[in-house]
Amino acid sequence: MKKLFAVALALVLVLALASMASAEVVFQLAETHAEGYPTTLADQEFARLVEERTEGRVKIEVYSGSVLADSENTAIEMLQAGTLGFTRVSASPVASYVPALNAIQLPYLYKNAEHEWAVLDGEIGQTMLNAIQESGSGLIGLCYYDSGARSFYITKAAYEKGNFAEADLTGLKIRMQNNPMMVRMIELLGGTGVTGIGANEVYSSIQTGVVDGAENNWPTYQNMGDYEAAPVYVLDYHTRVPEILIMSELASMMVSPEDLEIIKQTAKDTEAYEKEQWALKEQSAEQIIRDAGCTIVDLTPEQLAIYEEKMAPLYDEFGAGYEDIIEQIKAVGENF
Ligand code: GTR
Repeated sequence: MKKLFAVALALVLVLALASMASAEVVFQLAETHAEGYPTTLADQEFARLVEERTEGRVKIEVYSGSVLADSENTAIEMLQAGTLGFTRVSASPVASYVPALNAIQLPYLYKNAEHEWAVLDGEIGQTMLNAIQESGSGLIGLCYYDSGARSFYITKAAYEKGNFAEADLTGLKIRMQNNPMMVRMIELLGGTGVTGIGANEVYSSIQTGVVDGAENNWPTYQNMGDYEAAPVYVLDYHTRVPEILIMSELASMMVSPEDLEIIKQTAKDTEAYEKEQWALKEQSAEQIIRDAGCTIVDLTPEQLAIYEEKMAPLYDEFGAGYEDIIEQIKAVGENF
């Protein structure tokens, strides 16, 4: 009788565990960009593959166009509170919570996209992803997505007011991402950095004169329609800031260690897909902007050197403590 009871109990336990392991968990993923944008497409691919590879145990619903969180900071804080499972954001606002991330987005750090990706796909990139969780931020860094290079865009009046050939933005108010390093960058050029404006609000902020311009890559400049409000694009390519897909550490406790591994691996597997989409979008966005008759200002190597020199103090101010990583990144650049 006793034996029978033990067997029955064991069976109940096994069934309970099995049902726990196969229980379905549904997460939400907050995305800033609209449907069809490269990062949104990659989020959707990530969600599709996670569901497939976990055999339906983990479902991720992607919400584009900032509907879940009006700013990337809000999305990050929702992850920390455990009220949101995932978000795809720029590494720039994440650096407010994990300062080490500034070391991979300093101005003029990479020679080109190949150099950037050799770093991100290599040991340094993984070390920085690990640093996100190790910092106690409550966030898990899953993978990077391409976001090209950022340059300034301003109204015609602002272009006349500043002296962009000499990296002089005196008197100009420029919308920056929520990251103290980016605000300081503008100060070093003589201007004022304005934060607290979500990517989706930049267009109206320029139109109403709250700011004279902003800075971003070709795809965001085009997709948000900002090129219509600020039709002068000065190609100084000051930073290459990767996108990051992050998960809430609290949410990660709702899945089995095996499924968490699947999530991590799947995120990495979608990097290549995003990069393909990125390359296509970068080209089409540039074409649309040029066709619209915007003024595209190319800078000479000498002029670019002025930007680099003026922004150089950021290495001491925000790179302090990460000298080794910065040196390693530069060393990787010797191959490019
Ligand atoms: C874009 C990035 C967005 C957002 C935006 C911004 O390049 O893809 O996630 O960070 O910049 O400037 O707010």
